Amino acid sequence: MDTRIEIIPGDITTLDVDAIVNAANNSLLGGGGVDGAIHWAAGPELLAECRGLHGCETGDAKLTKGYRLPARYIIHTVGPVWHDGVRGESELLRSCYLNCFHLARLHDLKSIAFPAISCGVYGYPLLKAVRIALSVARDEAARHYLQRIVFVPFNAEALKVYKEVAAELELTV
Ligand code: AR6
Repeated sequence: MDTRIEIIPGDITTLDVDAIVNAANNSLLGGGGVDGAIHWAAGPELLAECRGLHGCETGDAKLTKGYRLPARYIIHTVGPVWHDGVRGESELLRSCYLNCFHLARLHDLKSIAFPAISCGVYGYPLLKAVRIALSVARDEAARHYLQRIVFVPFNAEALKVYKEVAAELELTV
């Protein structure tokens, strides 16, 4: 199967894909940013399911249903808080992406959409984070089990960074 990597700016909660990824926290019980938007759009049943998951380690990922979202599933992952870049942040962020893809493969999903994990409240520098995101996506695309890998920049500045990194990695998006 040919895997397309796409960049679709806007609100991830509106996307009709098999799974959207949530940039959650260790409690998995909701928060601000994209996490708040996803819980609001999915409805209260999401929180009920999340309570049964008993949290999530940083760098790991867990799957729930999508409830009122167009997406069938939500993959909740917990990105690292950026400190100075020498506390394992890049390995943890890479692990978030890898674990999300692992769940996608396990559940036979064909399309997945990612926000810029850790790049809001958690302070990860966008350029560094997008380099990790797109390079992991390029490797997964080469495994041919997905149809679509979608990245969702939330503003014009982020869109520019995704496009720059895609060009740097010679990806067709
Ligand atoms: N669609 C797509 N991207 C979005 C949306 C949206 N609807 N809303 C925000 N973003 P953040 P983090 C972008 O702070 O840094 C929460 O409180 C946003 O512009 O949501 O991983 C959790 O509960 C940014 O680029 O997540 C945690 O406590 C990106 O999503 C903590 O924040 C991620 O920003 C996690 O922090």
